[in-house]
Amino acid sequence: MREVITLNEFIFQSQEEHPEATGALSSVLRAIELSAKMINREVNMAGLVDIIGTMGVKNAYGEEVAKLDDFSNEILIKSLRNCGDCCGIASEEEQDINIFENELSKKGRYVVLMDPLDGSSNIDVNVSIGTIFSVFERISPIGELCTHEDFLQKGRKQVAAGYVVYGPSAMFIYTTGQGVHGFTLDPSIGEFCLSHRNMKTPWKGKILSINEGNTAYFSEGTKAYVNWCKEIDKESMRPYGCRYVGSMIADLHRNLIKGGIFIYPATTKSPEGKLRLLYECNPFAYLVEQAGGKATDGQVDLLDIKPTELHQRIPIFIGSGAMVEKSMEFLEIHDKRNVEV
Ligand code: AHM
Ligand code: MG
Repeated sequence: MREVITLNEFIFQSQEEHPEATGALSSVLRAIELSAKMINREVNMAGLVDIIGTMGVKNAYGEEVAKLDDFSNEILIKSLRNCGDCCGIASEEEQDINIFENELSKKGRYVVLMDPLDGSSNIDVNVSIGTIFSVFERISPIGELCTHEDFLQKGRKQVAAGYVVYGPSAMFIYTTGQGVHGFTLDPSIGEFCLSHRNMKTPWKGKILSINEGNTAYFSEGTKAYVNWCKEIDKESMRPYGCRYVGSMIADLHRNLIKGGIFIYPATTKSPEGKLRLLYECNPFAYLVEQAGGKATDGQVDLLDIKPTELHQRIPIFIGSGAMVEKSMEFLEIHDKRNVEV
């Protein structure tokens, strides 16, 4: 029989390889894992809402499930507050940081930034959605309340990042800087089991993921790159296939495994792009870099950008290294943008 390694066992084994580790980061990861299982349970029920509603099993049920993003946010906050090693969180769902004021949490070494349920416009149509998270060691003194500065660190300082896909199977993928590892939920035992050890993304891919409906708003550089992707050239495997789910999690998960580029560029409508640096782009940048790929805003590595505000948006070009580098060449030639790093 094949040996099964659960996420908990894997986290514990990885911790043992670092004698200096106190187990605090493991406890934060386990709190996220627990939340993910509970969110997955609710996501699985979401499709049954109408049936359950009309059967009158529970009147309020439809309402609860319709607010899955709120539910996911609450669940994560509660688990992280209870774990005692996290001193505060920032969430795409919250205006400001949520400082944990209880005595135990004040001693926590870590802050967590998260998008509790990304791709929420896809809930209604039974398409994969997910949770994205990013963990930093606090800068503020342990024992005091955490501050905004703890959350506004460069992505390069992340100590862990990951995402959970709620898809045909639920998967938990994370890195602590020692490669990217993927775990698939076995519902029969309620555990995430190691299924993808040390994931690597192909340096060259042939999938282009971009919302091409926005072409009229793209810069000349982005338009030129997208057109180049559609030209015929056997050597560089062009034309690339277009795949765009509209759930960053699903698009990036597929591209991570198969190779490809995901772009959400600056547009004339949203000059800073759409996606959030802290909750969506930084964690994926860390994961993709760990898997051997690249992530930039079109000019510089995303992980080197110093955030200025919590809900900052940023353009993103992420995925197979060769593809990201090529896209940057087009932006360099056609666009002139200056970003302060
Ligand atoms: P959300 O945080 O409101 O769910 O929005 C983020 C999502 C991403 O998952 C996805 O990549 C993007 O929005 C799709 O945007 P668009 O519909 O503009 O292509
Ligand atoms: Mg989101």
